[in-house]
Amino acid sequence: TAIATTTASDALVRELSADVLRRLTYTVGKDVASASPRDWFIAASLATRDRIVEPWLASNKRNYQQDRRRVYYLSLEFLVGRLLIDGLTNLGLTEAMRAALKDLGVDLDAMRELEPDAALGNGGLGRLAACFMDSMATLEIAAVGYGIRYDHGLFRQTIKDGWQHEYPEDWLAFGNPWEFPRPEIVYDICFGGHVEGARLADGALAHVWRPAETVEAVAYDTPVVGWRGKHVNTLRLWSARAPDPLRLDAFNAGDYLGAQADQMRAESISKVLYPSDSTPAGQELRLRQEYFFASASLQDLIRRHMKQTGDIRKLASKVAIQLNDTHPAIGVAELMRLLVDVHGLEWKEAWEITQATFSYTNHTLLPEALESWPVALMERLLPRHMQIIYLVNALHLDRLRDSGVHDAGVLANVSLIDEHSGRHVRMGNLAFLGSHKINGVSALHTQLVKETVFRDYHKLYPRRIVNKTNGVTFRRWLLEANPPLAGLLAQTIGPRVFDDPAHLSELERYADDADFQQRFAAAKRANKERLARLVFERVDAKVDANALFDVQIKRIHEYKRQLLNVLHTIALYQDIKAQPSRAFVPRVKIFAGKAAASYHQAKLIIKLANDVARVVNADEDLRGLLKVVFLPNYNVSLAERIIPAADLSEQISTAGMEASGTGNMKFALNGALTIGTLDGANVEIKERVGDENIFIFGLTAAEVEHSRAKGIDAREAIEASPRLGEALQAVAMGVFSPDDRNRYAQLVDALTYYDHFLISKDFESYWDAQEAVDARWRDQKAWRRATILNTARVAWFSSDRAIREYAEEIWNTPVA
Ligand code: DL6
Repeated sequence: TAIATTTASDALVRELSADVLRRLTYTVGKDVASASPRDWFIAASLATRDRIVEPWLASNKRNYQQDRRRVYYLSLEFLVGRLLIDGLTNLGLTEAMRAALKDLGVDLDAMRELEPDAALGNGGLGRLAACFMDSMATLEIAAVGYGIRYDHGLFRQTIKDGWQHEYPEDWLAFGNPWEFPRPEIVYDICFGGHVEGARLADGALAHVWRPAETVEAVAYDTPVVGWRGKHVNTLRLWSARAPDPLRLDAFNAGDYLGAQADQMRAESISKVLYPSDSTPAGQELRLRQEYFFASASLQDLIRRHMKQTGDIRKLASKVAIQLNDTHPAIGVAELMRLLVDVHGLEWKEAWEITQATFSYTNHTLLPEALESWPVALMERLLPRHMQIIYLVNALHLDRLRDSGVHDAGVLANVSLIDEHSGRHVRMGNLAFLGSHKINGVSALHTQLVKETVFRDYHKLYPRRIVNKTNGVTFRRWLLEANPPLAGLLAQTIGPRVFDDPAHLSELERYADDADFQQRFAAAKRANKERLARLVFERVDAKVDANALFDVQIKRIHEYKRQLLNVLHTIALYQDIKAQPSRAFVPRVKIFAGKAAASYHQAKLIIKLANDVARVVNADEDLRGLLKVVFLPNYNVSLAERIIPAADLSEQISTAGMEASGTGNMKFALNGALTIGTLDGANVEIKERVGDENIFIFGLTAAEVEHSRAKGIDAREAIEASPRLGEALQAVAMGVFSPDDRNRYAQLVDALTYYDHFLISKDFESYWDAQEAVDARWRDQKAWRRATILNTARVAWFSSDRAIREYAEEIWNTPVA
């Protein structure tokens, strides 16, 4: 379907063919006869990139001439995914390129599968950063995303005998056609050593940091093209290297490894995404990563600012820096160091500039994810920054005392130093104090941020915390991922819906239209058949596209409660077996997701899902009414295949624990109905799609808090739910693990006695909601109506809306 693409005129097709051939010949160095599919992919990507370069240079020039406030998005993660189709879509060239490649005997759809995912992120936070880059370019905001160019992104997951195994992912193995190395853009990043006092000419005392180690940060730029190719921003990722490639004296003395030790130590900084921080060495590496990219980015943006204005005092009026979670929060101390020690500003003025420049997004309330660094580590690795942090803290606490705050508890909570269980620097507090605005990522999450992690701060600074509910880019998650639905939308309400998703609401009037319903369902059906083929290829399971596709894809985490879904699966399995003549709604339960390598419980949940799948899929009593699949190696491109094919979207976290979710938005946009708790952005999705078009169940966040305060004992809930009791018993007795009947004993115990995530308590209500799902499914007209209304009513969850809000309320920068 040709949607909103430039008409593929013969001339354009010929031009593109010639461009691809030229790239194949002169850059790849192959001819048509010898080119491999990957050579064609590189040539087509470079030909596409060539079309981005001119608008990119023009955007840079415009940014410079207009001298607008620039936005710098600092994120340790950018979960970008593939770029070929994305670039073509935004340029409106997909159909022309398809035709051009066809003339060359190459299939674009086969080619797109060859591109490795740029998996430079773990999950939600990293994918949000990628959606935001897309929207900033679309809204013509002068923005740069700064991060790390990891050699190895998120690990590759394989499932062997049901267990997760992790392997290094190697996205750069065949080169990266999208990036421009900038070997001339290099910054020194220093670590360790000590700080000396020095008298300046005017008698003032200056601090001179004498570091023990220097690493270099080298820039690699990837253009980020906005919708219709009007504006192009830059994603600048830093790679680490040692100043000297090798110690020649050691090499010549025969110490080959020692000669390269400095290089290896330096390169380890950009080697892997999220090194395990369960050891002191891992913690140090993580802190080195954070400082490395924060410092390089700040040095770079200050250089640009000085080139443009020549006046460091104007920094805050020309620069907005968004901290994506606390990972870049050390940047607050680094900016103070640069302003005071390098640019010679007075402390007070430097602090005002810092606060006016930074803002910070909180993405989680989970205590284990709230970063804090041992003071001893900070003092050793970043001695000058530790001094700055102490001074920021002392001045802040003094100011509070002066203004009459004497409550020791409050002062201890807002201190930058946590004095309990070893002294730690609280990075969340540093980010809060150094920012003029702090935001949560959904209305509920923001409320909880105010009431929990930053309760005392919120009382002291009641206007600083604001809400910015997340959004997703509809370009990738509808137009690129779901051509059948995008085509139908273009035909029905016109391609302008891709310029402004508000037009989606025009679908409302077709919600009961039999013909439209049928076409909407046909689009879903095509996606389901495609997914069924993929399931067969990847896990050798046959699934029926007539069944309800019930999908839970996301990181595996106890709070996301994949276990609740697995228990429902087991209870359903037992129900179908027990009632051989009842007409059940056929379901395919689809799971995908990675567990952190050191997260034992999450890995056990993956094993259980796979054990259940093995038993269920082999049981002929089920009459094909239930299938379970766990698709390995979940990533952005797999999500692009699964989401458009989903009927039911599982968003079932323990209320109060999922900050927002963005998958929930992608599913609703693609016409899946949500079964979910009142958590994160589910609450706002419900408000928009309407109570009757979403299946809400379970405890509210307040009820969860109350249950926990009371002390959880799940036995009562289990006694009240025979089907839950039976499901648990089956797991405990080894029905799904005949090779190791004890495998899940501890897991069942935990659920029975200390059910922190309230799975047992929510089970019955979840079961009822699933029954309501079945009832709606049986009435296909009503189901289709609800799915159409979901698509029609979620325009607000576009990341363009979210970025517009950031631009207007936090960054104070104009948008197109
Ligand atoms: O805000 C993006 C995304 C939310 O949608 C998820 O609900 C939340 O879990 C996720 N947080 C992270 C981990 N944060 N840290 N640290 O990815 O952010």
